[in-house]
Amino acid sequence: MRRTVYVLNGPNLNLLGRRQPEIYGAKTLADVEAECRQAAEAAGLEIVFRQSNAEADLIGWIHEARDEAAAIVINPAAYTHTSVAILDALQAFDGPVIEVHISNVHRREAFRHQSYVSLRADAVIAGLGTAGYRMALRYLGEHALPSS
Ligand code: CA2
Repeated sequence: MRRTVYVLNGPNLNLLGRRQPEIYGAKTLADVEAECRQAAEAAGLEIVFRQSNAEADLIGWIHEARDEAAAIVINPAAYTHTSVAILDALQAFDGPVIEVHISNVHRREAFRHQSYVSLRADAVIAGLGTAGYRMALRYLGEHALPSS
């Protein structure tokens, strides 16, 4: 638990690599998971990697992380901009939270500039493509989680 990180992904990210590669790149979510596993191993972290299209699943996993994880990396996808419920769930989590966006949301439509999750996140990574997940894990391993 002390070095377990939940890596949570929101709606439509299961389509990564299959549509809109000009925005989200060519890697699939399975590729991203494999890269996260490599980065976690290098950083001495365990990860639990999950994706759902349902807000309730994401909230349930954030609740589960209260007992099971030391940190959360989350790309809430469209729920970033709409979900007070995900913000409330994250407010009940005690460890570091890093919000990741593959695209630079600030260079896109105005509705993507607002993030409820950022009100809780300790850091936000946007626009680095899928490398943002690896950066988040590396940061947690080096700076935020105690060594075992
Ligand atoms: O840039 C990001 O990571 C986003 O969180 C992605 C969300 C979007 O709603 C956020 O504003 C920014 C969308 C995820 C949908 O991913 C797709 C991937 C391929 C094809 C279609 C959707």
